[in-house]
Amino acid sequence: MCPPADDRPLPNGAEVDRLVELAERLARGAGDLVLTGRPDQVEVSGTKSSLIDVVTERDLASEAYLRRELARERPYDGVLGEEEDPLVGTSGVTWVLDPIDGTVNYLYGIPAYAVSVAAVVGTPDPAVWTVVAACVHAVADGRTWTAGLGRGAYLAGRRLAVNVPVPLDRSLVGTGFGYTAERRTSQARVVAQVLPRVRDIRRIGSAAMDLCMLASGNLDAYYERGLQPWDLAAASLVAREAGAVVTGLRGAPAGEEMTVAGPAVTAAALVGLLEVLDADRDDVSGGDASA
Ligand code: LIP
Repeated sequence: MCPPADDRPLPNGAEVDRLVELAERLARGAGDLVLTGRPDQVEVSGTKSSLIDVVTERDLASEAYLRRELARERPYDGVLGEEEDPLVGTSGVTWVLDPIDGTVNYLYGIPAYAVSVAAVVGTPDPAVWTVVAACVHAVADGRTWTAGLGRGAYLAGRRLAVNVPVPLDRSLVGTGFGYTAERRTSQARVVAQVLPRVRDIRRIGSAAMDLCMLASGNLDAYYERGLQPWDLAAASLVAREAGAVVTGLRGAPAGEEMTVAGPAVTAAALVGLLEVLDADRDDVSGGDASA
């Protein structure tokens, strides 16, 4: 836990609890808006990094709701969201928002998409931030994960703990894939080498839900290259507070280059494999893990 970049003290336990309560209230409110406002035929409002990286009207409405509520309740905080420009605050707290994580699932009506709300202290960069409060609300089925720094991770009032580690070849591993053909080609190379070395792969389609399901014991480990700060922020705290290590490769912190998560011994084994495969690089053929 690195000190906030501007050396302001981290919030105390009671302040963390208040931030968690607000994160949950906001995530549930945005989730209601996403669910009740879902038309029979979801329309694509726009695209981003590629034609398959879509934004729907509900993504935009969800983030607008979250920002309105934060402006009212936390007017001096910053905001970093997936769909609108960053807002720099003066309080030292920044809210990191994914209005719908798993947008393609939402577009297709696959019930695995979530609203992710996190409060971070310090520069809102996964390499240096301290996530202090988090909520990931799975909109379709209502599962709602919460976590506060040092306060544990919870689902439906139950304190969460990651699974007891098992060898990698008996681990159920979550992952995901990017939106560009170049990135997907590289990720296909990596997953082809990982798949024979683990129990199985699950591609849920929401990084936030992947990490929360790791915290709940539904996965043994997770890795993905290309996560944005809003994919990662809230769920990384849920996973850590459930006992997971959340890291990058080669000693780097978790972030866009690579995110690996799991119980320490499992995460270490997966990191070792992914480093041999050069899984954090798109421009290589990768090493031979069978050697
Ligand atoms: C999604 C991530 C997921 C990844 C998808 C997509 P989005 O975020 O949560 O892990 O595999 O490609 O990036 O775009 O639905 O907010």
